[in-house]
Amino acid sequence: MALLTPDDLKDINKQLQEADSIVWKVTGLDIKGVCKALYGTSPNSEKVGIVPVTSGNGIIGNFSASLHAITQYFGFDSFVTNMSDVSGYYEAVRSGADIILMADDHTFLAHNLKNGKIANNQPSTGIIYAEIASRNQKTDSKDVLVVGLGKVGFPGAVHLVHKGFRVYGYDTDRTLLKRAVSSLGIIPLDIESPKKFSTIFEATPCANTIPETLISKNCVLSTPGIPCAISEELRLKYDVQLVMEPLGIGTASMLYSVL
Ligand code: NAI
Ligand code: PYL
Ligand code: MG
Repeated sequence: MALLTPDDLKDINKQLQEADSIVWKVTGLDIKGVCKALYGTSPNSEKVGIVPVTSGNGIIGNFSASLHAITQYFGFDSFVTNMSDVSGYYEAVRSGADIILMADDHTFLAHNLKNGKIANNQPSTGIIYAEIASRNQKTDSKDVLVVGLGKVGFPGAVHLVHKGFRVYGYDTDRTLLKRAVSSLGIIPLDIESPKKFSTIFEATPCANTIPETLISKNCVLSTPGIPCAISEELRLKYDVQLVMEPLGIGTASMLYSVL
């Protein structure tokens, strides 16, 4: 998994506020509203315990502090444990956490100890970014392009197919593309005769994955992928509505899904 860096998480509150206003512009709802519409849930004074984890590449500077800021932003009562790992988990439970948030290099989970529900960041992120794309108010077109069909992109593509969209897909990994075509019935993007899209969902760890040939004016690009899927030059040239934020939107999706 591509790991976040402390720099990605700088000024997380500002990044969240900016993302919230773009989500509002694109969908007519804020991030909370999208989560509520998606899962039919709302927070009800749940206490979230955030446990730092040292295994693998270890603690990421700003990670736990960002989760603290994010959970507070979405109206949860939250705290970061003093201890890490197993001791931190014990501390969180003993301090009354209803929901545990913790991540190693492979899995970032939210576990609601009261109802047993558990969420994984990758599908939760794919689903909410796909949901935001699907709510593009500026178009009636049912065509959506999905670029990147991995652990985040594939669940997002599934969500769009289930919502009745005509999903075009592309992944440089031919095996993953074939899997999506055969299991979901998505249309493989023909790079030779490209088509312009007004809605794109991108989930790759690579920069500049969306070429100019695919972008229409004012298109919505909903992308959790880091680094950014389009150049600043193309974003400005086509007035692209860019929904991109490093941690908060996906975390909100996880939390609302376990309520
Ligand atoms: P993954 O490795 O499972 O999937 C990425 C897919 O992108 C692969 O199938 C790969 O073949 C494909 N790909 C790479 N270059 C491509 C290109 N030029 N064109 C088309 N496809 C291409 O990774 P995963 O877990 O799905 O994560 C995707 C991205 O999302 C990563 O950058 C990750 O850091 C980010 N992420 C962001 C989150 C957020 O909250 N903003 C949360 C979780 C992940
Ligand atoms: C959750 C993010 C989204 C993108 N990549 C994922 C990542 O960076 N995962 C690793 C998280 C490790 C956290 C570390 C800590 O500080 O507790 N163990
Ligand atoms: Mg996010």
